[in-house]
Amino acid sequence: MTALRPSAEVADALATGRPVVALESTIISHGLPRPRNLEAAREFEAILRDAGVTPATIAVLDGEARIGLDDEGVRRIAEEELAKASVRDLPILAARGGSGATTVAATAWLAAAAGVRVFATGGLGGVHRGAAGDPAIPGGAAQAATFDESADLPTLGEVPVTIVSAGVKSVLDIGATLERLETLSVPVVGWRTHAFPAFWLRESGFELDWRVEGPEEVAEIMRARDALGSRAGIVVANPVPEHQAWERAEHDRVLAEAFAAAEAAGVRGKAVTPFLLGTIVELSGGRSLEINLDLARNNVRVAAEIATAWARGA
Ligand code: PSU
Ligand code: MN
Repeated sequence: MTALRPSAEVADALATGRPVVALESTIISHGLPRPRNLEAAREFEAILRDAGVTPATIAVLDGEARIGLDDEGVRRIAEEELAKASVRDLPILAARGGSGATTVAATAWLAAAAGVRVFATGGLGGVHRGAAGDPAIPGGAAQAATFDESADLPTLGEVPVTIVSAGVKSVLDIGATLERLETLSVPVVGWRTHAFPAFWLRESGFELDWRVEGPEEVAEIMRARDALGSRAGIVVANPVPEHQAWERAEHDRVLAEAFAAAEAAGVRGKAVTPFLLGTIVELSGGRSLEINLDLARNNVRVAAEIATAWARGA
């Protein structure tokens, strides 16, 4: 990699101790349909600017790890057919001058390398159903032969980034994901709740040991982590606001149908998640997409507060 390339705006904010929040590009490239994805990319940045925070949308473009994109860069991640890039893809894209939309793992890794400590996303990747060896859980059979765990988890064990997410999608094995975060020594705190959220739902049925009431508390935990010499990230689990969450019965019905469709179509391995997500948007008549956007905006707002508290004390 030639180098990290922070935008002038991000470099200036970091040099003068002003708040910066990292945003991922995979959610724009692969997680949201066009043209809503371009609107969303611009809107997430606007929410940060309105809060006095510098946005650092991260992607690899023409071999350069860009930390903060200009208008053209944002347009490219929304409209070009970019490869989904995780941490392991970074050296290859860099060496070949290639381009890629960065996952949570790759975004967190590059953010940390550039000195950006707070990151907002929609949902974290995790352990896929069946990967933990339980083909009995719905959707488990399709994945039982593979061990599919997102690089988001081990990467968060190694990079000092605080990530705000609405938990993990209920298409994953949430219990196994939380166990892995424990093994990897990644602190998980609930934002004004003890209930770990399940993306479209405010509660997954899993309880967290720790909750925080506001941004200052998170910034204190980040400073304590640094003082202790820990290098792990922190997950701030932020449930979608009550009035925006999916009705549980409708959620359960749509997911059951989507899992059945995946089994019937014989979808396997890494094709399972994109298949499920597309089917869920379709079967919900677009409702799941609106909630996805609402929870992501909500995470961006909370990340702005945390980055501001962090910059105040740094
Ligand atoms: N969760 C979402 N939308 C997404 C993703 C996760 O709600 O688009 C993306 C993120 O970029 C995450 C990646 O890092 O999927 C995880 O993919 P994998 O399981 O292949 O590591
Ligand atoms: Mn995977």
